[in-house]
Amino acid sequence: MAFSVYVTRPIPEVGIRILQRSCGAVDVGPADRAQTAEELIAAIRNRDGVLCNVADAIGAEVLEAVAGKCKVFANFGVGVNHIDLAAAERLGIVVTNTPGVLTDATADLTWALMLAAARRLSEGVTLVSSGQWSGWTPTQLLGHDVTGRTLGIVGAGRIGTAVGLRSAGFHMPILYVERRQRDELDRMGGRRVELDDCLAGSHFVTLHVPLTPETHHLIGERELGLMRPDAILINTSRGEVVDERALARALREKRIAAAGLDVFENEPHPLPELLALPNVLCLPHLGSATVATRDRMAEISATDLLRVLNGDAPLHRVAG
Ligand code: 8YV
Repeated sequence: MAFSVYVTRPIPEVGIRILQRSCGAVDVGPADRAQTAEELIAAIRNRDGVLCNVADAIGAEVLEAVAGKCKVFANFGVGVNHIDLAAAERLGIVVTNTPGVLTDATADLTWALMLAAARRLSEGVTLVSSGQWSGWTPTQLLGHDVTGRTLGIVGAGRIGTAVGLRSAGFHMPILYVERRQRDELDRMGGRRVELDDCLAGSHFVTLHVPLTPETHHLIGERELGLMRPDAILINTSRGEVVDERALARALREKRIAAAGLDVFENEPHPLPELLALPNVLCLPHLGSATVATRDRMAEISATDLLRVLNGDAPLHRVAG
């Protein structure tokens, strides 16, 4: 009951209430910005557990500074590339995450980006809201068809598979890149292929791999060069999976048609060259941003934090 925990940023109230029921102190960090390593260490020192998120860089220096007292970092989200898992393992600090509950929300947002990028929605919105629209014309803002086009899924885990399942109504052939066959996609006629074949054969390429040393800049100059000139790249995974400079060049030179991006290499600062292009639609990392999904993420991360402090096995352990 005397546990002291730190939540690095405000999360939905349901998570805070769960923590307050079992902890003596629950303190919450600032809403408006991520904290530096020094600020985090100062806030976490002498805490039993931390509820963190993708904007917190939890490197070895943070973990080493709080090891001994702090038992758990419960991540509000599924991706844990911002946490040094090897250091957590070495120091015996448990890391948990929230898989599953954000699959549908992220797959839905991926489709929102696919449709919006294909049909040039952001250019259309800008045209109307700027007062520049001079009326309907037969050749205005012509986009790309979605129905019947080939969908390439790079990383057919939970989210990638959910994106593929949603394509049924659009009658899209599916190519997917994954270590193992995915029965759900195979049943729809999906074909497991190598990355290069997926890139060369797809009208839409959507990225759903976790960020690891192997997937850093998985999509660079060479890979973009394999894509069709009418292809659209969608990224709702992690910004670093794509070489943003190479992407900006490919889009500017019209070597691919468009991109829909929810994530960036240096959040919250997308490459200015990308922002300047009309054929890129950028969102502020909204993948899991629905009321119900964020409530579930808060519940699960808070519950797992307490499970570790109470000596129970967490529901979703990724390290420690
Ligand atoms: C989360 C995400 O909102 O879960 C993830 O990995 O990318 C997002 O959907 C974010 O990570 C919050 O920590």
